[in-house]
Amino acid sequence: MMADSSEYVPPKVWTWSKPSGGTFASINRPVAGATHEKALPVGRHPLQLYSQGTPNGVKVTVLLEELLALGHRGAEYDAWLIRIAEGEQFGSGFVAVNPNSKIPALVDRSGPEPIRVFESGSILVYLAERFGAFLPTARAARAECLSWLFWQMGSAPYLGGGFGHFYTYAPTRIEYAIDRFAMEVKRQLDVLDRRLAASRYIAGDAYTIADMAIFPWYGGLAKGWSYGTAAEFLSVQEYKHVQRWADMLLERPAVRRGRMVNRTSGELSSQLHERHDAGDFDTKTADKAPPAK
Ligand SMILES: N[C@@H](CCC(=O)N[C@@H](CS)C(=O)NCC(=O)O)C(=O)O
Repeated sequence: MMADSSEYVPPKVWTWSKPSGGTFASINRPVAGATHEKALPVGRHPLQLYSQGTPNGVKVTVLLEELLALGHRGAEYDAWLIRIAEGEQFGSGFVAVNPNSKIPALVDRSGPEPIRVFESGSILVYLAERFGAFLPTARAARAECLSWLFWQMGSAPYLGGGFGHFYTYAPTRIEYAIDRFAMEVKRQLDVLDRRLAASRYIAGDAYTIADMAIFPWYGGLAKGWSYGTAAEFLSVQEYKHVQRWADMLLERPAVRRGRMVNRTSGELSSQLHERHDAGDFDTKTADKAPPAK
């Protein structure tokens, strides 16, 4: 086949000579570290969460709301909004908590020294262990739960950074890239569908952090929340067991509350930009309170 004359020929050494284009062009850069000095706010609760209501952020707020619903008062938390489109993840305070500059990030201030925790999967395990909930302790059940949790951490970048990026955010639509990642995401949905045909929850009979990790990504995709017309494009209604499971989780009040925290899109009444108290869900949603600064 003849090479297309417009085909990109990579130079010997890549340099950052122009913006990458696409939705995230303003925050993408090839170096790590802080871009500006900015201390993080600290509230009155032991747990300080710095996040935004994206799928990775929602995992953690769902777990915190579930822990509170179980009666774990020590799981009270302040959730501060980090607006990633505005580059707030590159402030010096945030980078000190997460050197990878991505939400979510957690600081546990309940002990003599603050403990920082970054990477959503690590935060889920940390909180589940700290409160002894939603992570089974029996060896086989724990292994199953962690296997699915790590499956999510390894798989979702193909959904978000692969399919979602090339289907929705890239400056041009590249058939090869969309095909490649649509195929992979459908395969992943089928993995989940087969598992959920045989199992009530992802890791077995019990609701665990594996469900909380997978739901915002794959439940959200199945419910049509992600990437514009992606639900129709990927025929998500065909994954009946994923649909059954997502509907079941959506019935949970803690899941509904967790989805509202640090959320900056959708109905104003569904956006609780900052959460400092359980009562904030009733009084501080964006339709009632001015947006957080
Ligand atoms: N593996 C990380 C991924 C976190 C992540 O990608 N966060 C996104 C939002 S969902 C982010 O902060 N992006 C900002 C950026 O890339 O600068 C985790 O699970 O915590």
